[in-house]
Amino acid sequence: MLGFKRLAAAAVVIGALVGGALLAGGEAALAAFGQATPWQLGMQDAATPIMEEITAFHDYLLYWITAIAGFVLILLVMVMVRFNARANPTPSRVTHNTLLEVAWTVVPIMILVLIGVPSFRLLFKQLTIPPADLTVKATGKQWYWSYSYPDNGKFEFDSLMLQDKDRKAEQPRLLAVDNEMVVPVNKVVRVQTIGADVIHSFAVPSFGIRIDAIPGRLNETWFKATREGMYYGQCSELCGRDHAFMPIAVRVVSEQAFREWVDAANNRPEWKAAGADRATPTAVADANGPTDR
Ligand SMILES: [Cu+2]
Repeated sequence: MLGFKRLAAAAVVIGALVGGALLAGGEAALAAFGQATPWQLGMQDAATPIMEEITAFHDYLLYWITAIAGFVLILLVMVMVRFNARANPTPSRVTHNTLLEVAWTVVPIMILVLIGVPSFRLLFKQLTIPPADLTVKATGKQWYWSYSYPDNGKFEFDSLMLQDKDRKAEQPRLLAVDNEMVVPVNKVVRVQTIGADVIHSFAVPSFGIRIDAIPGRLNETWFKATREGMYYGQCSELCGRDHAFMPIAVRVVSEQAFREWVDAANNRPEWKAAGADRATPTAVADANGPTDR
């Protein structure tokens, strides 16, 4: 009895701690956009129409999951209360019920269809790339990303995680980089990914994109950011020692600011040099003609 009381007291304390932390986290979650926050619940805020749909689909699924889990729980409790050996000493010997068996086959099929239709619709929308306003090529390397803008000049640059000593106070730890990928707002950006050494994965949660960067194969996805700001992602395929330290930082700016950035990028000799001789596996993959549409 004493053990039970102690357990109950511990549960109350833990509940209060978790509750307090969640409340505190609620405030923190409002502070930042485009990155994860401590004690965050749910997904990162959507910055693209696709991510808005992903979030809505996630919420829609949550209704189904809650209803199914609740229904099964009610059935289990009913079985335990009404049909235990004491309450029901002589069990019924019924083994089949056609109506019930048809129902418990057809109802789950209908639920799967109700889930499957919007799921495939969203999947096709993610995979069908609309006419793109610009292309960014992201090359995964051990352990950083390189970006080039094939339709905006011949430059290429590396994007490395900032070390703590170089980081400004407002820049998030383990996510901020020295050279961010810059894109214009409200434009369809086609992202091509490739791996220079091993498989990496290019993922930005707020955009609802994640695509593997595979050596010798050009993958592509797209996003259309509808809000200016900084958005962070991480390599999402275990790629070796510093897998956790090759973040993706995307700065979404106005079209005017993007033009200015492109002009500046085209005038940086070290970036141009990197773009001119792409003596990396990227160039080899290009020459071989990737199996691209
Ligand atoms: Cu990686």
